[in-house]
Amino acid sequence: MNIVGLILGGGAGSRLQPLTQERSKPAVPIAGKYRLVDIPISNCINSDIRQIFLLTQFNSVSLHQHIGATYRFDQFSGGHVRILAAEQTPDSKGWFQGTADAVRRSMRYFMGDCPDLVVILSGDQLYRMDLSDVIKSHIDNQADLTISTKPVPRDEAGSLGIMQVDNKGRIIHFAEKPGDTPELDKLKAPLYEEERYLASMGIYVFNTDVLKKLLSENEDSDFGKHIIPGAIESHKVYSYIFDDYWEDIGTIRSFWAANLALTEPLPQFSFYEMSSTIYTRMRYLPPSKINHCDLSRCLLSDGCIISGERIDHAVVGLRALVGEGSVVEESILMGADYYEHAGVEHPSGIPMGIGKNCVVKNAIIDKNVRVGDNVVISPEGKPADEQTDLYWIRDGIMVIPKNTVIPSGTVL
Ligand code: ADQ
Ligand code: ADP
Repeated sequence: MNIVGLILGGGAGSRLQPLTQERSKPAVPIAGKYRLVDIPISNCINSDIRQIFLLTQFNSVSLHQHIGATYRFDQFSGGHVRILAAEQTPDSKGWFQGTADAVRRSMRYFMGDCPDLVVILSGDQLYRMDLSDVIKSHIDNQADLTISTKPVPRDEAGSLGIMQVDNKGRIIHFAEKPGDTPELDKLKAPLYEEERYLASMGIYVFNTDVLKKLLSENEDSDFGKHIIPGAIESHKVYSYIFDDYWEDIGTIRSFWAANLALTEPLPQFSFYEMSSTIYTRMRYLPPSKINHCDLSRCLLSDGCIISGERIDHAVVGLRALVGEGSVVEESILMGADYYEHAGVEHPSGIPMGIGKNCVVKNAIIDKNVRVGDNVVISPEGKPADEQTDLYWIRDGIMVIPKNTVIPSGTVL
């Protein structure tokens, strides 16, 4: 059976701004040394899906480099990861107008692999899933479409697609993001002791002919809003229950929280399971060097040089540099793309990384940021959403955009 995996690599990426200011969403770094897109691609590869397309709004250099350098299949096992970026054609506008529009406009490329099934995945979720289980359930049910579903508590339900199923798992009703409304009360799943709602994970297995038909019948732009509710009336749509760790990482706060959760002694998502590896680009970086620092609950990536006083509850990315006496707490340091050459000074005079005696709290420091000495970076006492030349605050987290230079003595 031929199966194609389509990864929805992101709309405008506005919820992850400013991390998506200079790169496309799939290229956003996660867990110090990976990129967001490594999660769905690895799930596909570990489930034996090797014809993979990544649908994205724009084709950043870093995304190309990352995909090209990481996902090379040998000629015997076959397979590919192709980037399909929104393109202007005589009959279509520039950007993908939504998820269904992205798939519709990419169809002529992925149909070349003659798929029997098309598996559609989101690009901004952290989870590990054997997709062959969903596919088996899809085939056993003789379904036209199968939606992966997670039972969630009420406080999460309102912002997801919520469904009701019959006793065979067939979906009989679907409400896209019903909100915390009386409508939601009626959608409670009856089978669970605690209050649970069956939420769509945005992971779909389609029979190719059904997908083609649904997308050609109208010009609707979104799966959740338009295609799925319509399909339930006319096709056999089933739910496949997945009751394991699954986290949406599409906003600054959820991205920050999911990264920090990885530093717990027994994290709910583990990068240490070698039976289903999460792949990423191999780099020939030296080991991380700790001159001295009190490190706890910390993911430390390759090639760092750390001389700080304390780093607690933090993700420290590739080539990160932390100077003497500095304290980093509850934060993500994304590190740097390169080491500076000795003797070549940046025009600002401020070296790459975090300088001496700085404090960084509840923050995300994007790549190649230069922080002088005695700088304080913290959203404390500030509005939950704010934007200046030096920082953005989103959902109460302070984000320092890529390449920013923060002069010594600055208290943000
Ligand atoms: P959302 O995640 O809110 O809900 P959506 O914004 O459509 O839905 O995004 C789905 C995925 O597609 C994300 O990875 C996003 O980045 C990507 N995407 C969005 N617009 C795109 C575009 N124009 N081009 C390419 N990629 C794009 C969906 C479902 C809900 C379900 C949740 C689970 O609609 O029913 O509960 O996913 O997270
Ligand atoms: P992002 O994480 O923002 O997507 P990129 O992957 O685009 O980052 O950035 C990595 C790039 O930085 C690599 O292509 C690397 O070649 C480049 N790079 C290396 N040295 C330098 C330098 N001295 N100045 C700027 N960029 C550099």
